[in-house]
Amino acid sequence: MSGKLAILGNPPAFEALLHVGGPNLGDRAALLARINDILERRWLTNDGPLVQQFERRIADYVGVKHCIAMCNGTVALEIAIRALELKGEVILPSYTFVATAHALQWQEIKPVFADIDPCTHNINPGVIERLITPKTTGLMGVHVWGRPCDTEAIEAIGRKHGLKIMYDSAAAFGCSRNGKMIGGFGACEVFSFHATKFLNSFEGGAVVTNDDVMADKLRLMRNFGFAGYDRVIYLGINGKMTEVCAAMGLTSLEAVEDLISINRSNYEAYRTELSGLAGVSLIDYDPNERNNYQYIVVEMDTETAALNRDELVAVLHAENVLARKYFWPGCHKMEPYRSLQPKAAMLLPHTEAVAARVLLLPTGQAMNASRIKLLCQIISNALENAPAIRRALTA
Ligand code: T4K
Repeated sequence: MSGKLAILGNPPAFEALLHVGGPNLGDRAALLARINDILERRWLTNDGPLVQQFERRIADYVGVKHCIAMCNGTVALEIAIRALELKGEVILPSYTFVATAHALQWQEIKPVFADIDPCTHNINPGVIERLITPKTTGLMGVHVWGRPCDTEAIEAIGRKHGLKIMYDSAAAFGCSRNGKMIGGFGACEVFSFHATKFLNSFEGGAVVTNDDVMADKLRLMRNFGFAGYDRVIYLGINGKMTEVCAAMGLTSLEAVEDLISINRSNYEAYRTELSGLAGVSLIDYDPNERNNYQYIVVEMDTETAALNRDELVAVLHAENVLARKYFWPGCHKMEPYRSLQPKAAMLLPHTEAVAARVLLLPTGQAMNASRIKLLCQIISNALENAPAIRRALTA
């Protein structure tokens, strides 16, 4: 099949584009029935009945007292940061989606970037303490790829230095650490239910917490600070989830176990097909924990792989497989951080190395064993034909 690679001038193997993050859909009839009910009720937003149901079901699924649904994960992060009264500086990884850092900077809080552990891709607790200054008020862990960060170590540092702890758990819905569901760690955790997440509400997010006082505060802040008609008792913003988003969220939640099992069998098919390819490895998920298997994360070993990550991404794009380079180049290399913190890279060698070798492949309902086999054959052929591909890429 070597001559058949699209990068070498042949038609693409896949006719339609394959996305990383193509949305998963639950039962269409159930969704449409819910939307019809919304229209009948004429209650479209502002803490409607479906939002309340969605919140209860998310809280029960995760095993926390409170879920406060929001219009998206980024606003949920921003409101959680305010509710926690974070100020000054907050320590977080640079290896994350840029929304994590923006949610701080948007509120004029300096994101201080900590390096990651190159094996887990999560913040390395061992480097956190040397980044603490008198201005530090909090630590924000991120469960990258849904693999939980070292919550015990992070929380021990928080206790020692009197810092508040929250987590960006955008990708970790349905995952556990030491048997406890993600959602119950720190002062609060934030989920994203964006269209590209395995559980989606079109757009959406939530803050989950076991703290009653914080939950009340979050509810007020999400709705302009209103505590009743004409009674504003707090500074707030509009962070509300709409009924139609809750309808989608509830429908997705009903399909959650099916979605996890599709992701898991896709993951296993990729593992089989990629095994034996020199320099190509798939990240592991701990089989003793609950995982959502939302991401197919491949690392290209710069020493042993015949192609580098960017070359392989170019090969796949030519085949209509829109592989992604998340979270390249790292938040610290994006504006405004690049200009505000030009020396940050010096402390982030593992972030830079991991960001240069990772690529993500499509999964979810759009994939199945035969598509995965074909996609992995493309990778295998590409590696075998590396010199021709390099010539094509530089021509
Ligand atoms: N923290 C973390 C760690 C996050 O990963 C995220 C979001 C957040 C915070 C913020 O949460 P939200 O405010 O978004 O709720 C995408 C998503 O937009 C973003 O939600 C997600 N992380 C991030 C990892 O991925 P982009 O810039 O890559 O999106 P885009 O438009 O390139 O779409 C990704 C792929 O999905 C494309 O190939 C197209 C495809 N797609 C997308 C949409 C929206 C579809 O096939 N259908 C669709 O409806 O950020």
